[in-house]
Amino acid sequence: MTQNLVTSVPAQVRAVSGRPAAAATPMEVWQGLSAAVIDAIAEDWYATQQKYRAGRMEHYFSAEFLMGRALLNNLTNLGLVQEAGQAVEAFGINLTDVLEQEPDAALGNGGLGRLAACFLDSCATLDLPVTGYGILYRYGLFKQLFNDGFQTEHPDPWMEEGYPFVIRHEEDQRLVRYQDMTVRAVPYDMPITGYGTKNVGTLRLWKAEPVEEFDYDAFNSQRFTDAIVERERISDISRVLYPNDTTYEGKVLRVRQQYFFCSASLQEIVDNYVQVHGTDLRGFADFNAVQLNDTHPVLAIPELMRLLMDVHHLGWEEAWSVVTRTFAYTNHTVLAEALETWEISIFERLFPRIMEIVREIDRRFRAEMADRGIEQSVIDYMAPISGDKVRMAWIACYASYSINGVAALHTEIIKRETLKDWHAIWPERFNNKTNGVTPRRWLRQCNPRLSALLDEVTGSDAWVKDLSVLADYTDAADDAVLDRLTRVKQANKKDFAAWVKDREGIEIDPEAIFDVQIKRLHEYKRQLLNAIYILDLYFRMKENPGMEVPPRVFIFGAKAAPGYIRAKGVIKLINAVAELVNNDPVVSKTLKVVFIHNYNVSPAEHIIPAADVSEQISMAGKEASGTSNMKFMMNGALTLGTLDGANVEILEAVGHDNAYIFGATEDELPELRRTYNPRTAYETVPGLKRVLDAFTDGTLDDNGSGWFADLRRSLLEDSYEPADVYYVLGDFEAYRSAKDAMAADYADQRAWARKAWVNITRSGRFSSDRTIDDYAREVWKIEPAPVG
Ligand code: Z16
Repeated sequence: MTQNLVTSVPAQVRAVSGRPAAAATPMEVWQGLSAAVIDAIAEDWYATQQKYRAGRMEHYFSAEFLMGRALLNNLTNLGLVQEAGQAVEAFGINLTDVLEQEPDAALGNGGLGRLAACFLDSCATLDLPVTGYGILYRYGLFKQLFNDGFQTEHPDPWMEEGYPFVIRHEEDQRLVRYQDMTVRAVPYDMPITGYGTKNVGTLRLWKAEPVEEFDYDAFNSQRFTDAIVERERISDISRVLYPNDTTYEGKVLRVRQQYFFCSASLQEIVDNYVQVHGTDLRGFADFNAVQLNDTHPVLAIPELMRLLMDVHHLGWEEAWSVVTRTFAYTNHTVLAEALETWEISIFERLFPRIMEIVREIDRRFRAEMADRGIEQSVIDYMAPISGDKVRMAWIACYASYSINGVAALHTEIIKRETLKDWHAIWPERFNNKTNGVTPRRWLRQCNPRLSALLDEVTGSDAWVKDLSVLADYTDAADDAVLDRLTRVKQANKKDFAAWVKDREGIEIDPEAIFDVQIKRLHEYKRQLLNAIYILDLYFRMKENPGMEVPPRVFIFGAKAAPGYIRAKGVIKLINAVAELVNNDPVVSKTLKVVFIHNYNVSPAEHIIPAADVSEQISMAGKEASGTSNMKFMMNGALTLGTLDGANVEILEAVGHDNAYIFGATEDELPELRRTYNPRTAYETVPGLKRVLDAFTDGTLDDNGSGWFADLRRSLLEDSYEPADVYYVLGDFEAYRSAKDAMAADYADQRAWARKAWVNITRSGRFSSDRTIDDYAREVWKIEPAPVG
């Protein structure tokens, strides 16, 4: 039925460019090839949607989906990479150049948004009836540039030149009503192909538009400009992704966004239920479940109450019974500053009916707790409303049948601390779902050399759909395989060095150890600890010119939230360290520091296959899971990490011989902190004083911003916070020893490759297929629904 790409692509390229395929620009070829992919999957996509809507479905609600690029991912999943290559080469352009035209769909901040994207890939691959719902932001996460080493932020109008992978469905539009405006929500669907299946899942992203195309009255009057302004106010709702990762900001536009996509999505889900199952909404939860990706979509809870009661005339108890069998909540952080609370006054102004429902939830909650004999102070703490605030996480815990953390340690911490009062009352709601990443994008697609080796060693590509099969081959690596693995890594490092030269203008040695820390910039993630190590190593080398140091490249990628000044200070500091090290005529022969600007999904696809060392060095207890740790592991980088998040489970999978673990543990920290004095570390740990003094003695230049002095103070002086809350100086010595030892071990290439091989073959547990299978069985209660 589907045409061959070799014939369909030129036609599509002509249609988008208006000229012969051979005369089209690479951008037009990307457009045309992408359109040909949509053409190839259209029938299966429609069939999948029809099949799913008839049965039990899961709806994944998320304010963020960090999709990255789509074309190569779809070609990989459909097994069309070769054919696409032939198709475009026929008119004289190579596929790599075409693929590089594509902008990243960066509709997410970091791990949480990328997790949602990996989940959709797994759901499609496993034929599971799951749809993603979110917002079609016109501007994705800001583009990052460096100016004198300072981060600057720039808009990312990612689909302005046309984006073939979302299809507008005008016919499915819904109205979302606020007290002060009514907004048209128009869905744009992105197909989610799976690997080796006909099923094509859907990500539905809503765009806000004015209800009236033209308000003639307003336009043809003295109110003309006001009418234009009003239209813009509505389009504002889906205009921009808020660039904060773990800190919450009480912006009215943000809560409008949250209600916008929750309301539109639920209206559609309820309408579908009525069409397929009839008007008795009491059975809704038998066919629908909604996963809340953090608290961002928690307004869906009162919104579903509203739809059930006000539109479908259920009573409170009936509606509440449906709601409490529908929603499941995932917590992604224990950081207090992430817990969303909204002022009652905002809710009253935007949606008084929703506020009324929240008040009733609060009233009934308090009554129920009093009945259970819970102490008043505890009730006041747990209640959905306290003071002038609505607490979104508490609503989620009260209304959800499932509450999960994202790694074993994280789930234990939320049960013991963050959500302990809920756990005391409803222990059965709590469960762990350790995160995972898709082996399609993060291995098959980004690391073709390693993929070929795995195909060969295992005799097939079955590992792509079942990563756990690799465990059978841990002991199958003879020296020949290990040497092949070493050559694969070397070739990837060469490619990466060329990419870095081109992108950042820095020359790096492919023989050096590539030591990588890529993640959002946050104090708890401790990029500063890494920077301190590099500076200390620099000073050690200056002091001792004969010192044997294996060549190293320290690679960073990180965006800081625009308002997070201290994080921006760390970026500037790392860039200043890079300046110092890279321009030292002696040290730069051995060490290089590279800060990759505008870190995103597609740079990650270049970086990870080339990495030797995976830096996962957060203060224990703070990183809920981490997911780059899993991507590195799959690609044969060794973890240098603390016992935090999913690192704990990575260590369990590979054993102490195959990972470098250091630092204070989560259970030790409270006691350690009691007596901890960072000043003592500064004065007594060899090298630390020299490094911290370099922040301010003129060695490093912060261009008069005062930011380096602030960083130094944050480590040494109690001002508004106690000094060094993230225990950077406390863990420094342990980090230095582990990292030095690791670098020394690298010299034995065979032994290193064996460790890498163990990491790759034991990474099965960290496939998002395993995570999704767990959600599907234990939380969502859905079954695969293959279309044929
Ligand atoms: C985010 O990316 C995460 C947590 C959060 O509260 C907000 C955002 Cl935007 C991250 C966690 O920090 C990380 O540990 C985890 O792996 C990831 O979410 C996915 O669960």
